[in-house]
Amino acid sequence: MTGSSLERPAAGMDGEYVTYCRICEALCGLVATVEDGKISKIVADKDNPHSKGHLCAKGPAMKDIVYDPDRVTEPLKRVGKPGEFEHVSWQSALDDIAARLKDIVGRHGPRAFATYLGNPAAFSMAHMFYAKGFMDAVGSPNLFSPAAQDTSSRSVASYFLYGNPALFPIPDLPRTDFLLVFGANPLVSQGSLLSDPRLRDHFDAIAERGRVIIVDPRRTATAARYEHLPIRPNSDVWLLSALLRVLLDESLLDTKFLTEHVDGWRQMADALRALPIDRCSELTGIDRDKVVGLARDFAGSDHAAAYGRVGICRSQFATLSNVLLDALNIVTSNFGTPGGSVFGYSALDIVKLSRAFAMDGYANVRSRIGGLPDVMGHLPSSVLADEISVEGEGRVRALMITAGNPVLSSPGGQALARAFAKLDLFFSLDFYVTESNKYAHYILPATTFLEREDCSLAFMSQMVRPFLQYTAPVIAPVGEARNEYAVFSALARRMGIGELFTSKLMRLLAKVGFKITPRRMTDLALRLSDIGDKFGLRPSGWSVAKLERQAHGVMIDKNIPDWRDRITHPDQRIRIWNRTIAGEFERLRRYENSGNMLRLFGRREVRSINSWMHNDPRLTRNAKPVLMMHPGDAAARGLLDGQRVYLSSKAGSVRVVLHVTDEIIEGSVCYPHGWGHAGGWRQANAIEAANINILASTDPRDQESVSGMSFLDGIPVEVKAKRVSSG
Ligand SMILES: Nc1nc2c(c(=O)[nH]1)N[C@H]1C(S)=C(S)[C@@H](COP(=O)(O)OP(=O)(O)OC[C@H]3O[C@@H](n4cnc5c(=O)[nH]c(N)nc54)[C@H](O)[C@@H]3O)O[C@H]1N2
Ligand SMILES: Nc1nc2c(c(=O)[nH]1)N[C@H]1C(S)=C(S)[C@@H](COP(=O)(O)OP(=O)(O)OC[C@H]3O[C@@H](n4cnc5c(=O)[nH]c(N)nc54)[C@H](O)[C@@H]3O)O[C@H]1N2
Ligand code: SF4
Ligand SMILES: [Mo]
Repeated sequence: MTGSSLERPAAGMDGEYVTYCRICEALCGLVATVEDGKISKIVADKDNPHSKGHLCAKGPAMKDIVYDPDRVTEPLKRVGKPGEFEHVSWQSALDDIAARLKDIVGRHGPRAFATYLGNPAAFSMAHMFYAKGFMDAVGSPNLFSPAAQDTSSRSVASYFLYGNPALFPIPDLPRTDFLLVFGANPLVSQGSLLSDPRLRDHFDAIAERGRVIIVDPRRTATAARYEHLPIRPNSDVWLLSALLRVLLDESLLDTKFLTEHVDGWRQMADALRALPIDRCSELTGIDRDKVVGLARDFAGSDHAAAYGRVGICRSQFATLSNVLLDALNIVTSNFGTPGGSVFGYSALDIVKLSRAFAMDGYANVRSRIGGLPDVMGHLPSSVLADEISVEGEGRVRALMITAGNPVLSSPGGQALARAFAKLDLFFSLDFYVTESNKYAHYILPATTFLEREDCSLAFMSQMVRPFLQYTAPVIAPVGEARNEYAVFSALARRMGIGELFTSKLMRLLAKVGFKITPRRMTDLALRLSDIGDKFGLRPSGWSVAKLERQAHGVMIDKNIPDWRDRITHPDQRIRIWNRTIAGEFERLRRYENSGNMLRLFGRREVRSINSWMHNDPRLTRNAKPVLMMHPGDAAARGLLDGQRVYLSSKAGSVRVVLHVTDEIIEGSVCYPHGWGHAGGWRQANAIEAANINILASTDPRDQESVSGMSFLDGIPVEVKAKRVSSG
């Protein structure tokens, strides 16, 4: 057992390394064994006080990714058709990229350069902040990401209510006894904007002392273990409104809290009263009695918390759904109180940090195409294809993709693939040739998390139980792989655009010659924090060096902070109403259901992570992405289990294998995203599956206009045995 850094071998030396997984937000503790300079085994770290031995199949499988024969471990330059690359030196790749990027920006302005920053970047502070820094140093606002497929609607709701888009309330799981979950499957996803590797233990304990109710169109693993309330996709906004309406009609509100702390409840109440709420049952498929009962039970519980995640974040009323979700907690005195929905403790001041990196805003810039707003500096990727292909001032001519695969994860990926051909410069940081970067001029080999250092600091505010861990790399980079921050810095140096720091303090330090490595950045943030050692002024506090000596990580004993301190509206009041929310209520009031079409929604599976790790036979041996359909819907169409069928929306059509099951609600179909491979990953390419995002619309008018959110769950579709010819 490796107890401290003193016993810890240097990266790549034989021995056992205590580290942690950075694939999903659980951040499970791992122990990796290195033999003959290679990782031979990864197991759970039983001594990690946070995960206590918890693990899923993906953590240990990361070793297969590190040594995957299809992994990109040297810089590649495209020499022929998409996917045809040859090895070049780092020097020549960086020289050429920097010269061409500088030239493009010089001739066409900074907007001509766009970045797509994918999901795995969120697990490395160095990656995320240096990428943002690189964009800022170039001066381009064209930062794209999957935020509009994931978090943007949640962020805008927070911006409206609390003043900052980086503030996400979490359910206080250890103390709640009534947990109402909308559109999340934490037993499989391991939690999102909610970090705790032992979520199942928390949920089990809540179910033991009270209730856990899962609102979901599918009887997921989570729904099956607790109480399941099936709902039609894209209709939660009606259920949430109806729940609030019951509370209003039956005076089950905490009027004292509302008067003291909330602005705009009266207007929201009027809007709720004006909704044709009797449509709720028709649209959600949930009986009125059930809604009334649920509202009364939620209000009647002393410690209730409502939590929602991606299943309510990509509907046609995604921002309003998130506002109403929080409203449910707020009006029933379950906001900011133990056992309710709270802001978690964080050593990093999330509000200050988002400000320092100019990521605290909303709608500061708009996409050239469609005029969609940025959220925390991120623009919706649904318009990226047109940003590249539509001529005009500010057209994107150079693109960097780092840790992302938008051809599979964004709406209309096939349009993106076509648009890439128009780019003057396209380079990507990844460890695979993907469906996206196979069109790039250069692919630069990135390190996996086992080849880099990291700290869990940035996840703290979402943690149910505050925890900190720092890890050094387990092995030295394989082949010529390099850490992303080093690549951004090297490009910036060659382009002569200076240091990549948005924060004033860091700029100042850089100016006086202080070399800001990721470790120093983390150390600075930690030592200056309220649990930091303040550079010796508070000897009992933390520094990175001290944290590193606690190899398994440490629980941080902190209570839930006062929620009022987090609110950034000048009067520290919650603003539950504004003109945009009013507009959304009006849009909802006039909502027309689009006929009797089936509604497509997504799912995640334990042995898969978004569009990657599909090249690992260990994980995908039995992978069969299938289209789930209810027996009633199959019978009505004369379709059979196992049959190949055509699934079509107004945006496109794919061929998939049908699976008839009563696991999903009637009137809907379900298929996972991130499949349909055609990259440099041979095992993944061989799996029969489709890219579901071909069915999602890229028309700016089909994105939720408030947050730019893609409409991904509840897409109207039809399923036929034969291909329908268009026209
Ligand atoms: N194994 C695994 N874990 C992952 C990931 C992965 O790909 N694989 N991805 C990671 C990422 S990037 C994220 S963002 C998180 C997401 O974390 P979660 O949000 O917990 O993940 P999902 O499993 O997508 O859960 C969404 C649920 O919403 C349901 N749903 C769909 N439409 C609707 C609707 O209209 N209303 C309601 N009420 N429910 C609906 C779906 O059936 C699904 O069960 O997971 C992370 N963890
Ligand atoms: N229909 C539908 N679409 C969805 C979703 C859905 O539920 N339904 N979910 C959405 C969500 S929540 C998300 S987060 C997105 C994810 O979408 P993206 O972020 O675009 O894509 P990923 O599938 O996470 O692909 C990550 C890529 O980064 C590479 N990679 C992994 N680790 C690293 C690293 O450390 N460094 C570098 N440089 N590269 C790395 C992998 O090889 C892979 O190519 O998909 C979104 N799209
Ligand atoms: S749940 Fe699995 S993927 Fe997520 S951090 Fe833990 S081991 Fe890694
Ligand atoms: Mo995500």
